[in-house]
Amino acid sequence: REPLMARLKQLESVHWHAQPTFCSDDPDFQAEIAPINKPHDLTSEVGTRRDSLPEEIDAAIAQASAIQPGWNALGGEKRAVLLEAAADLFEQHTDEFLSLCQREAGKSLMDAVLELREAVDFLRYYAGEARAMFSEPFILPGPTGEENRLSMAGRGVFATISPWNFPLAIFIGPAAAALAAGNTVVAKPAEQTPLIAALAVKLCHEAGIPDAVFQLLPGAGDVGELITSDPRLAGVAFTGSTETAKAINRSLAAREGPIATFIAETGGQNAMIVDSSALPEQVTRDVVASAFQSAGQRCSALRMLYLQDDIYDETLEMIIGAFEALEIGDPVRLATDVGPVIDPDAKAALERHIARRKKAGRKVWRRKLPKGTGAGCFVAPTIIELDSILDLKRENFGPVLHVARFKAEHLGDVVEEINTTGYGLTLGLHSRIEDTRRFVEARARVGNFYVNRNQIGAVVESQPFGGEGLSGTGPKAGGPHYVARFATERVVCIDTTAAGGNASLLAS
Ligand code: UN1
Repeated sequence: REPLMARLKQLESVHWHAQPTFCSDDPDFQAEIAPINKPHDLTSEVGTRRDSLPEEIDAAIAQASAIQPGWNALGGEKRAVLLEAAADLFEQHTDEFLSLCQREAGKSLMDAVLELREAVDFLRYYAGEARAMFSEPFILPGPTGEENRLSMAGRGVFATISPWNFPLAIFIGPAAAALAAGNTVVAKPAEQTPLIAALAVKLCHEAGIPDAVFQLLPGAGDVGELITSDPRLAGVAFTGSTETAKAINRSLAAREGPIATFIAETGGQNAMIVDSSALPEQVTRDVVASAFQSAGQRCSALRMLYLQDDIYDETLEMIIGAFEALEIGDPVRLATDVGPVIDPDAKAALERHIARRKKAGRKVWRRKLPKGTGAGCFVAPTIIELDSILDLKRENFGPVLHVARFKAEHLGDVVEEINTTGYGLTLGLHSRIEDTRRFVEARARVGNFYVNRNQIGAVVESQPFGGEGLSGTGPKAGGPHYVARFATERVVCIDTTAAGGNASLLAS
């Protein structure tokens, strides 16, 4: 019962001390989660995390390695059934997940609902992929007398390292893909959001995924470093900063053992271009959603808005009008549009950025924070005027939008500037001119290009998500090529002519 003991030990690291409980009758999981939509003290602790110890990391990877061949041999159909059972359980635990998304991650209720839906979609979509790709081998063409089969299998143990901004969807998405392909998984959730991850793993175990197959290793960066330096890993799927992705890549390259697969989804410096043919009301709606929903804490979020100069003043005025109407406050309130940022460090970094721009004489519009938010990590939504996206040196992960003007004849230069950042995640365009759409689409180096709509909220299967360059390695999450990256391919070639083999003595 080693794996179970190890899991129980890990769960000790997550104690809730909140109000009434939804699931405290479960002896494995003493979770106390406050009901959703009940105001709370913004500074109260949701729980505490105990970091995984080196010997726990070692044991988890050893168990995951030992059980991986069995999990792989189970086949795609059986793994699909287990992932679908987990999806059903996630839905049955909606209340707890929403409450945790609000309290642990500071998400608005709408964002929490979208997050849970995305998590469930990932589980179901990758279950479908497990069935399609890992059940029967693909028969390849060949001459008579020869049978060629291509089959896919798990690579081994995958580590998944996930971010706090999608503490459920992007925690479970890469793990579900790795599991679907026949890998076992050691998962390190973001240090800020271990409780949501603990509930997700617990429900996967309840659904029938064996404990040793999917293991939780809570901790901060040092836990991540220990995990990714382990030579037993077959691969790492990481979502987070570009800087951390590069560090993980170096660590993987420096290890003994096989060459690891590395899948990274990192930052963005996302722009939207609006020309004078766009519909101003639609632009206003989509700019405000793209920049300020989730308090701007999405890697897909809009950071740099380019407005054509003949519509600049009136469009900016409308955007500022809508921005003034945003409800800022406690994420558990139904009316809240913009909640807090994740932690004091995030708040301090954003405030430094805004102060520097003010000092440099840039025009800055800021909302006033409402009463009662002083105690939480709130950053007042802000709009800053700049000349170009190249004035931004780093990703500003929060409710801060930058805006610049451009002349129609310089559209090509704008796209070139955006490409020059080296990031390539999302790009928005508002234009009614088909040629402009084709022009931008042909030149922009981005993973997700959104036209006449907002540029966040990619939907699993319909809008596979992921970038290029400094924004990540691909393939796109929630798309048809994702699970394949977690798998290895084997070709079996059999001579099916009568015993004695080929008529010819020479191999062709
Ligand atoms: C991220 O913020 O890390 O398109 C990814 C979206 C989400 C993905 C965001 N589905 O906004």
